Amino acid sequence: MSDNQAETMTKPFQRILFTGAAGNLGRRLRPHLHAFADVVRLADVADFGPAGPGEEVVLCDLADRDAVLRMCEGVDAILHFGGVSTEVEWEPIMHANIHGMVNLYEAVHKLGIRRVVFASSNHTMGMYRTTDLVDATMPPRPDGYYGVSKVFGETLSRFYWDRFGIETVCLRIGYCWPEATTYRQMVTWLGLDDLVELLRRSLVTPRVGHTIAFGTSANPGRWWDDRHAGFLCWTPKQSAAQFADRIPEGGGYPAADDVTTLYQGGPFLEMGPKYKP
Ligand code: NAI
Ligand code: 15L
Repeated sequence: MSDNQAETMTKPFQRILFTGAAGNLGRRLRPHLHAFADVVRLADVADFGPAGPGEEVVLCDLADRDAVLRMCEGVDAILHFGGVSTEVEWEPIMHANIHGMVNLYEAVHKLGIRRVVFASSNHTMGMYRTTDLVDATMPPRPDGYYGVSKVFGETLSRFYWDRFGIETVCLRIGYCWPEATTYRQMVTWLGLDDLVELLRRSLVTPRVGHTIAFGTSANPGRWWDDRHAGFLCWTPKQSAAQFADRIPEGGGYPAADDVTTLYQGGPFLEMGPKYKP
C-alpha cells in the first residue's frame, strides 16, 4: 500500500484521547496516533508544548473531576496512559492512579464513551517468581503501591464492563523503553512497533469486553502466557534478542537470592514500602 492510499483510508475513530502525552510513551507514541483518528486529543498535567496538525492539547490533572469530564468530551475512545508510572509514596499514586481512574470512568460513563485502553503494568503480578509462567486468569500479586493501583484500575474497569458495558483492554506492559540492558528488561521488553500494533488491535477488535493482555515482544524466556487475549490476533514481531550481547554477566542482577532476582517485579520490590524503625 502506498503512503497516499494509507492516508486516504478511513480512520477507525473521529477523535481519540491520549492521556499521559508528556511522558516517555506519550512522546514516543504521538506520531503513530494519527493512524487511529482524524483528531488526536493529547492530555497531561505537565506542559508538553503546542498542538500539531490534527491534534488538540489539554492540560488536566486526573484528580480534578470536572477537568477530567471536560477533557473527555467529544471523544470516541481513550488510550489512558497518564498517571504515576513507578513506585513512590502512596499519596501521589492515590491522587493520579486511584482518584484519577475513578474520575476517568465516571466521565466515560456519563459521556457514553464505549472503549478504553488502559496502560496497566506487569507490576500487578510482580510478586510471582521469575520461575513462574503467569497468565491473565491468575490472581493479581502486585509488588508495591504502584502495582496495587494498577490492580485497582483493572478492577474498576471490570466493574464498568460488568455493570455498564463499557469495554476496556488492560495492557500489562512490560519494559517499554528503547533498549534493554539487564536480563529482566530483556525478558519483559516491549518494542514500540509492537505496542502501536497492540493499541490498534485493542481499539478496532469488534468485541473485547474486559480483556487483560500482556504487552511484551517475542523475547526469549518470556514469563507471560498471553493466550487469553488471543482473540486480539496480536502477534509481536520484535524481540529483545537483539540486546543479548549488551547484558552483563549475571544479567545485571545482584546475588541469586536477592528479592529483585527472585520476583518478577525486580527492582520495584526494593523501591516499595519498607518498615522504617
Ligand atoms: P511517564 O511517567 O513517563 O508518563 C506518565 C505521564 O502521566 C507523565 O507525563 C505525567 O505528567 C502524567 N501524569 C502523572 N500524574 C498525572 C496526573 N495527576 N494528571 C495527569 N497526568 C499525570 O510514564 P510512561 O513510561 O510514559 O508510561 C505511560 C503509562 O504506561 C503509565 O501509566 C505507566 O504506568 C504505564 N506503563 C509503562 C511502562 C513502560 O515501560 N514505559 C511499563 C508498564 C506500564
Ligand atoms: C512499569 O510499570 C513502569 O511504568 C516502567 O517505567 C518500567 O519501569 C516497567 O514497569 C518495568 O517493569 O521495568
